[in-house]
Amino acid sequence: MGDPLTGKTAITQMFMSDGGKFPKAYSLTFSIDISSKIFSIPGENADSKVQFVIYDTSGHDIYTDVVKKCIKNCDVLLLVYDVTSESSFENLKEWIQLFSETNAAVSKPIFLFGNKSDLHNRRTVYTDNSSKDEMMKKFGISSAVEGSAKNYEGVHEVFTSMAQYLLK
Ligand SMILES: Nc1nc2c(ncn2[C@@H]2O[C@H](COP(=O)(O)OP(=O)(O)OP(=O)(O)O)[C@@H](O)[C@H]2O)c(=O)[nH]1
Ligand SMILES: [Mg+2]
Repeated sequence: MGDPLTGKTAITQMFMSDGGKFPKAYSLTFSIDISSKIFSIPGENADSKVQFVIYDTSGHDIYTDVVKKCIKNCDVLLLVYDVTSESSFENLKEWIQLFSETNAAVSKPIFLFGNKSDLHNRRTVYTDNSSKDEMMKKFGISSAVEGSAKNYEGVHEVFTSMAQYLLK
């Protein structure tokens, strides 16, 4: 989940294609796109596999009700903001609130991904370690990383963290 244009679909498509397919032209997501992938956890034995069923949700308000219904049985939340958009960072609390209104929020972990780290000159969101720790504590976030769907940086890593959590 996360604001429109933060890169949720780009992250999903790059994960699905192992970094091969970055959608350059923006195409907004209507309600939800579902995709599935069997993922082997790096460094683990061959049996350590997780099947991800990814609900790539729309960031647009008009789909909030349908998104809420669809995510209520999810196991983990990947929350996305855009490091070049302060409002997308500010709005994280709204997304966490929305998530908490679904059944899914009952002890379900939240993984945070600050996307578009390749756009160095346009960055407006800076998180130092102490503000990151404070935010993670306040909102119960399990892991917070930055990366770039475009450069396939951090994407494999954040899915690995989620897979490791799911296999526990
Ligand atoms: N430079 C850069 N652009 C990106 C990155 N990720 C996504 N984009 C661009 O940002 C725009 C929005 O990406 P999407 O993945 O469609 O955004 P979304 O969060 O799925 O948006 P909604 O479906 O409307 O909620 C597209 O033009 C992408 O090409 C990234 O890591 N770096
Ligand atoms: Mg999308």
